[in-house]
Amino acid sequence: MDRRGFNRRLLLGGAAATSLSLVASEAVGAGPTAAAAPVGGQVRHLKLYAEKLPGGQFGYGFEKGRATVPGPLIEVNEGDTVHIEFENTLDVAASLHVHGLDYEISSDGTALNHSDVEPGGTRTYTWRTHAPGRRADGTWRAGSAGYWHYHDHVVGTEHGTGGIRKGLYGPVIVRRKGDVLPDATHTIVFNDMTINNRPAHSGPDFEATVGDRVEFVMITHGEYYHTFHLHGHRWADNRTGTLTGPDDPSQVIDNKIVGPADSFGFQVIAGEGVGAGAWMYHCHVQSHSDMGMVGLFLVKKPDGTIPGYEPHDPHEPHEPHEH
Ligand SMILES: [Cu+2]
Repeated sequence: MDRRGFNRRLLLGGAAATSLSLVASEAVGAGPTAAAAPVGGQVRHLKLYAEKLPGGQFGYGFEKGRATVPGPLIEVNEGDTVHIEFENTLDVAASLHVHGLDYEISSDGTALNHSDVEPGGTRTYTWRTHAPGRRADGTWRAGSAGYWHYHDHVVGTEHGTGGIRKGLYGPVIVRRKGDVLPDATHTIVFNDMTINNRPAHSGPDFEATVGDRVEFVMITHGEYYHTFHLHGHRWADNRTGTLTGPDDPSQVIDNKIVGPADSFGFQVIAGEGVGAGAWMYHCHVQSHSDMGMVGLFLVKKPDGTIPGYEPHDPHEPHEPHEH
């Protein structure tokens, strides 16, 4: 097959996957507009900054002056390569270390391997991803698809303990061809006793409208084990958080034990079968929820109202990542 024929086949494969996922998503009520991830293979270039934030925190951002905690979502498709030019504007050495993706030792992001970045310096980290397939010895090699994360591995200690504590972490999603794409993606990080390094009892809150396909990436950092619980919605304990069909044996759950550097993700249809409301999510270790490890999934009716909900916190809802 010549190259043109090969590309044509890939395109057709992508289209077939899309229509398959439409059938699947109709079954769970997402409507006919659900889009699917395309085949990977692109080479992408990103710029990422490490910056000081108010209150002694640090953050990553795609643009200078726009750093956030968590850092921005880096989203790729299996087969993609991403070159990240990382600029360290801090006054201490910092780095970028990723979980789940393929990288050579020069992109490890550790002082041990001299892949950290001095104050004011830049370094390009290269992450690669691959689709699943059979090895030459006949065994099956897993693909890169999954809900992963990146973080500093240098600030404070040689494990980046200080950098992570201050907010140098963020989400990575690697999608497989045909994975259903969400309407919005939100990141929830249990970091020590905080959620996304925010003060106790202050969210973050995430807004959606009934019927939206909402994706959550859940990451844990710091010193403690937690249990992540979401009210009114459930997910499958597998790679995507979505059952692949009636015979998928994955357990359906609404509560998951998580420990430092764990990550997982899932998609829900907002308010599916239960309607609009201020749906809590929280750590279910009782003393942790009592100490404020709680936020809200604010699911609105189409008219914008939320039955029974009276906002008592003045803070702004978290900005969603839109597709
Ligand atoms: Cu907890």
